[in-house]
Amino acid sequence: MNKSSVPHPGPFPEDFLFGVATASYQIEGAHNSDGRKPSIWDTFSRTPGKVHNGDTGDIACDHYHLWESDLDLIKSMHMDAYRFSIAWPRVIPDGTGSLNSKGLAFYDRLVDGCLERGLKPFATLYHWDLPMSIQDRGGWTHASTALAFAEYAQQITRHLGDRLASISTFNEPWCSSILGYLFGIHAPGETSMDATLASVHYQHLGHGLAVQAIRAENAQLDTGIVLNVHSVYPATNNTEDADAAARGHDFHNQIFLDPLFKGHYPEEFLNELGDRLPASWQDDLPTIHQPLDFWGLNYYTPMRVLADPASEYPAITRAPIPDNTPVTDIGWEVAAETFSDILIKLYDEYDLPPCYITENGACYNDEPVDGVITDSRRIEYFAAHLDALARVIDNGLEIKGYFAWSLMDNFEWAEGYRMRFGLVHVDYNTQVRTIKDSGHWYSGLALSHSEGHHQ
Ligand code: IFM
Repeated sequence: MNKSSVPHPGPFPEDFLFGVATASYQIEGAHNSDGRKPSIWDTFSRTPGKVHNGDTGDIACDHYHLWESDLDLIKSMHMDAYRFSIAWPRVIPDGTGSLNSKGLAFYDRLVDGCLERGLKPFATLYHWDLPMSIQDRGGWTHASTALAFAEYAQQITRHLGDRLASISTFNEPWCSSILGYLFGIHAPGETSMDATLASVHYQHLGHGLAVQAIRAENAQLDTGIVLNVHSVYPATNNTEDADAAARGHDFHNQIFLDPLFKGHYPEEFLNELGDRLPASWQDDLPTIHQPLDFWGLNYYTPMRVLADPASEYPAITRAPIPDNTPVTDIGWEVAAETFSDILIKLYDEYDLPPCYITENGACYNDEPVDGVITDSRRIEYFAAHLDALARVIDNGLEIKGYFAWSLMDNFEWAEGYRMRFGLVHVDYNTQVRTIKDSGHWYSGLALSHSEGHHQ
């Protein structure tokens, strides 16, 4: 890419934040240090056949030990904010009960380290690492987990809340219920619709109770939730597939958005599966429907579907990606216009609070050549999505910031370490970090914005 062809997406509002995001299990390592006990991902990744190559998060990017130089790196990239998640099993190793002071001290240091470097700390309470002892008591299929989660939220707010820029309850509850309980490809690896519906509902309840607990501790703290909403399209012009796309939106988006932002489940979903929700689910709806200061959108790729009448509701199947469509190395279609489409649709359908794009990014597995990682496809992906975002902001949507996924290559769940999303390359043998071309580009964009070139 020569200098004149370097993309410069925008403009973005003056107070728009640029940041990078990570998650605890994906980067921290130190799986049994200082009192941390196992999470469902420690168990799942040790289960043969669940994670590519048998990879685990035991060491990951060793961020637990390298956090200071990692924060220096983020600062050197001119970021305004750092989004990370807190590992529940590090702070309350048994899920309920005693606090582990050493585990909490890690996040104390991390938050202070952000502030010392002028980085706004955006914390997420749950990015999928449920303490194993809670899983042994029924995990997200039990109401007691929602109560335990609220207790954990309260403790974190009490100890860190005065220094956080924001707190999110959940990251992508779609993944921790649909991938974890229906498709079985994420922890805890179940494949049951009943368990899925219970996990959806009790994560919603956990969210509502946690928001109440956070507000009770610190009413000033910006509180929200992060969702991965799908931009669902029919793969053909047939009516059957158009109906399938509507059902896909219902099942994959609305059963998350409606309870949180409207205080009820969508009607068609209730007609199809309502009798399989946990008993007295109606009583929980007022708790679930809490006013929020913001919501986070994680967006990567569209969902194109076909009707599949033989399968259970929503009776859809993913359509194959047509030849010659650009895809990333993990096989996800690149289609930036679908990013603006979903934002416009959501603000049309819901009365939403301001939004942060809490994740967006691309998997390209370019390796260093003479110490340089030339990942121009990632730059193109970011530039196209940031441009799409700038257009919707220009049209009046209140989007307050953008977090690139991810700061660095990390443990990509069932894909292990083979799929790389980082702006920074990680050599897992040496833990050497090398900023990729995309990292230099994104850092230049943030710098130019902070220098006032936002118009
Ligand atoms: O790595 C994940 C992250 O943990 C949640 N959002 C999607 C990313 C890419 O798959």
